[in-house]
Amino acid sequence: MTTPRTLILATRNQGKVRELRDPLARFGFDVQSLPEDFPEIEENGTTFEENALIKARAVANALGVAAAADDSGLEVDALGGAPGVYSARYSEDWPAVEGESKDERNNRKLLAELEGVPAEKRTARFRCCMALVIPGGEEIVVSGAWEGSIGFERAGANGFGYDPLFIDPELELTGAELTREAKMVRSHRGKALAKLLAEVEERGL
Ligand code: ITT
Repeated sequence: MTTPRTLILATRNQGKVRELRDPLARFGFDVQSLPEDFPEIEENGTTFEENALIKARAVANALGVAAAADDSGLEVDALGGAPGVYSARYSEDWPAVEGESKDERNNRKLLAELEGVPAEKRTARFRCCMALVIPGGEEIVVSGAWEGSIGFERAGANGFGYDPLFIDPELELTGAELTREAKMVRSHRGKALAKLLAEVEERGL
């Protein structure tokens, strides 16, 4: 690729931006953030795929620039697959503790819901669906998963969201104990991104 092509990251989640920006830039994209004043996008899909497409289409069509979106979440087997597509909003129904971030409240609820569940029944996976939409043109949708389990206490300070509770079974470390680069090698997002870039290359976009 010789000329960098502009690509807007259709997300307000800075954790996702930190993980995606550098690899996309290294691939040759001129990566731009979602403009501050872009209106809230209603994520009314019932699957990661639908929501990723809703976000990427909304931004690409409104701004006339290629857009990539990531819809992701955590599926916990002992909770019947919850919080799933509702991962970002999981603890909205819980009273907020002063000074606590949304991610911290989500993790507090997750630990409470899993109280008494033994280690072998705490299996879980992160899923990520990524969509790239070129205005009036092609659409690519790919996905990736990261199998693991939910710990009994938080560990690590890197990453975002549920990372401090999500244990990689081979490394025996949480997502928050991995460097950004090491997480991308293992993660749902890293796998989805690799597929997306392979598809971009294959289609010559
Ligand atoms: P955008 O829609 O603006 O992209 P969002 O945070 O609302 O931001 P999602 O609807 O895709 O994004 O929700 C994903 C949630 O799942 C996110 O808020 C995290 O709590 C969790 N999540 C996704 N990927 C994660 C990861 O790599 N590590 C930890 N938690 C993750």
